Amino acid sequence: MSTRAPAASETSHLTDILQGLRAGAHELDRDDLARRLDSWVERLDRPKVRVVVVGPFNQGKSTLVNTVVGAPVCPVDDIAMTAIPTIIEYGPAPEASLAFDVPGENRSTRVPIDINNLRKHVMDHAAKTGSLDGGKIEVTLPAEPLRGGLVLVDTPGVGSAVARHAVTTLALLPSADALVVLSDASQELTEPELSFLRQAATICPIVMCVLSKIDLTPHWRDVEAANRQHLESAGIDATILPVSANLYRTALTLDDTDLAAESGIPRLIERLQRDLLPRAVTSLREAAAEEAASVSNHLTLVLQAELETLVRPGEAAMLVQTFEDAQAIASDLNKRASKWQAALNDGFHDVIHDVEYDVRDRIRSVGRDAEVLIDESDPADTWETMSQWTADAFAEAIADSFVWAHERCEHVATTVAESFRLESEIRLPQIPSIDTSAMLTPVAGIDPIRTRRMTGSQKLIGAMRGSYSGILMAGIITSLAGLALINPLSVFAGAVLGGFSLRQEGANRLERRRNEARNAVRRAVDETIFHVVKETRTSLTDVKRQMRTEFEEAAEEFRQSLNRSVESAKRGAGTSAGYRDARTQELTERLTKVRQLADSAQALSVGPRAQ
Ligand SMILES: Nc1nc2c(ncn2[C@@H]2O[C@H](COP(=O)(O)OP(=O)(O)OP(=O)(O)O)[C@@H](O)[C@H]2O)c(=O)[nH]1
Ligand SMILES: [Mg+2]
Repeated sequence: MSTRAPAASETSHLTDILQGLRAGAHELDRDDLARRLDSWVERLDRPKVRVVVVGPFNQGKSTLVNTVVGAPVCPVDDIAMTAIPTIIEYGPAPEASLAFDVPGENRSTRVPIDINNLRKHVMDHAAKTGSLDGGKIEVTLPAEPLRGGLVLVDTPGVGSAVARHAVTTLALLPSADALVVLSDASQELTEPELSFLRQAATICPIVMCVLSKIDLTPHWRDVEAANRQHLESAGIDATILPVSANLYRTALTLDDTDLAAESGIPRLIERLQRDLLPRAVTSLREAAAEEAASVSNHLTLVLQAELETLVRPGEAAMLVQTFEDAQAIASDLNKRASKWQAALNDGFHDVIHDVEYDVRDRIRSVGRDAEVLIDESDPADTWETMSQWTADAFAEAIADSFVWAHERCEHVATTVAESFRLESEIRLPQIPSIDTSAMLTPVAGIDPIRTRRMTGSQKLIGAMRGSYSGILMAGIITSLAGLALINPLSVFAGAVLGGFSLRQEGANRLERRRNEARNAVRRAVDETIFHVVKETRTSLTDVKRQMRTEFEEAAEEFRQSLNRSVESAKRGAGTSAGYRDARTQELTERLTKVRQLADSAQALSVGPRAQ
């Protein structure tokens, strides 16, 4: 991997350009454009690269995050699991706060907590409110590796044991710049890990696989080779970095640079700092340069309108008319009948319909598989494993639908942007970010089954009941032949009937258990579909609303620019001959400056890209 280090001077040059354009926007009374540039100046000043660390339980995620930041912030434990995400970024002082959803209210809140006791605060909060919904810890640390804008997110383990966690972790990905997936060197990547990696890689652009705890496994190189093969076969584009946090700690204690290099940790930090950060800063600069170009287009439009009428006074009336025609098109842009609005409505109508169908189909198919398993086994033996399997399969189905919905929304955004561009012929702002994570509803638990196998005493009573009627029936018949009621024949008949009724009762109970299990699965299928469909609809409608707002703002900016250009053109047409030269000169200078600023921004954003 090679990158061009983003020189701080280039970023500061870009900031100067944005500020130059901002001054130009002010001169034309365009505070809306000035505000947009302000927010980009701020982002360039403090770039952030969010790296989310994920993986199955107990693989060393929290240890790795602590090792990179050089402080024991995230609780590490063999048994107690990380419960909610911890987000660590650079700050002048070590501070922590706990953010969570307020139960019963549609808002979240944040309270400061002691940075040295994060786990206790989370546990106290869970005990007090009975929930960890929307919970996350936000930490600031004066740690050198974070200074450039690296933000590390430690997450709860994903894996087959608690499917809900996999779903929660996926929800963090739309806002991630890179993903670090941990898997320890004791075994090759498993099927659920590969499935998670496949889903995650679709949403997150950069994925790094970390092979952890290599100090514990002498044959880690074989595991690394096998993992490389698995990733390749699954079509997942990710680098593998073998590391050992323990070796690194020892190396620091012994001040042994060779051992430190062997631990793989310096290489990982270098990857994060020297590759990832510059890459993210480069894309940020590119986006800022796009904004500069967009703003300069708006300013040019207004300046050019006046200039044209000044230098071609004979055609002034025609020029004013041209701008007025364009103004009429711009006014139509925010009407429901406009092409981009139709593309947005149709696009989302299809996405919502298709995703709902997809979710239903996937979850019903899990339900059908579960029923086949129930028919082939005795739920008394298999229910615990089976209900867990079903919950996991539901979670995987929801996650797959989520990934698909995300891709579909991106496609709609591109289609809408294209029709907006064709309709308005202006350069667009960025395509809005898409966050469909609200559709990742945690999977509800599956009911337990109540009908158990017969206990010893139940078997005895059942057998006695059957044999008693057998003895009685045979005894009455044989008594006609002069035998006593209880005789060898009636006892034999009692034993046969007792055994039969015992088997019958066992079979009835097995059928009752299967029925209960089938009903529990069907209820879980219905409830899961109900919740996921509801959340999907809400989440996608929300994405649609955000997208509409962003495009409407772009249309409004365009409308404003055309209003101003009509005014400018009229002003140019009305300028007396005596002032024309001076005004032409002034406008030419301003226009040249705006164009130069946009060209310089463009030149700064173009350069060798990271591989
Ligand atoms: N030998 C060895 N042990 C490690 C290494 N990294 C972590 N561990 C141990 O692995 C155990 C789990 O570490 P954590 O960092 O809590 O793992 P985690 O992935 O955050 O676990 P969850 O939050 O439960 O998912 C702890 O006992 C660590 O001391 C390593 O590089 N080598
Ligand atoms: Mg952890």
